Amino acid sequence: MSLLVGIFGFMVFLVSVSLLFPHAQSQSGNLTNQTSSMAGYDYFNSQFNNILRNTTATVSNLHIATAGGWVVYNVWQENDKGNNEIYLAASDNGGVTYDTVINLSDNTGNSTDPQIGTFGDGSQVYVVWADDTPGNSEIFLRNSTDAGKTFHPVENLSQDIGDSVQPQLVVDVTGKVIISWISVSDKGSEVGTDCRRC
Ligand SMILES: [Ca+2]
Ligand SMILES: [Ca+2]
Repeated sequence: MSLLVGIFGFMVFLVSVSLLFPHAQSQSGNLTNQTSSMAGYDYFNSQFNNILRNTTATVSNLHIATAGGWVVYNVWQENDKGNNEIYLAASDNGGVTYDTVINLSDNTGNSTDPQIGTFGDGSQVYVVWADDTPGNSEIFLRNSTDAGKTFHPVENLSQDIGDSVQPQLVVDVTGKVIISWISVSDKGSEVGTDCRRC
């Protein structure tokens, strides 16, 4: 008899815990689902819905752009190859899944500070960054007209002897792309600008 009372008491305890902490079980379920959808190990056990990149390298300067309701781009710098590179991940279904990550810089210099803009239905995308591969820092641009599937070759926008850094990029409602940056040399500093589709 005392055994039955004990079992009954334990069941009452479990029901009470479930009522007092209704979110405990659902959080655990979400975590299990997210873990199973990851491409690799989640070092931080964070509550991401989707892991775009999973690396022990240093990742920084992440930026995001979207257009047309379903096209999403993520761009960042990463030092996985001994120098910083500029990487891009594109999605055409609102970020549910992403295409294979693309290395936009793929050079031996330090490629940093990416900025991204897109236009229209999102098929046109522009990425700028600072890159010291030529010997001093220059502002590089690459653009795609097929939603990030392929990119045109690098354009060197600055082409000056100063260190050209901190690029900024905006795309207006007509599709005009304006890029500005700072160039620093022993003669002083300049703010440069360029335009595409102008
Ligand atoms: Ca590089
Ligand atoms: Ca320069």
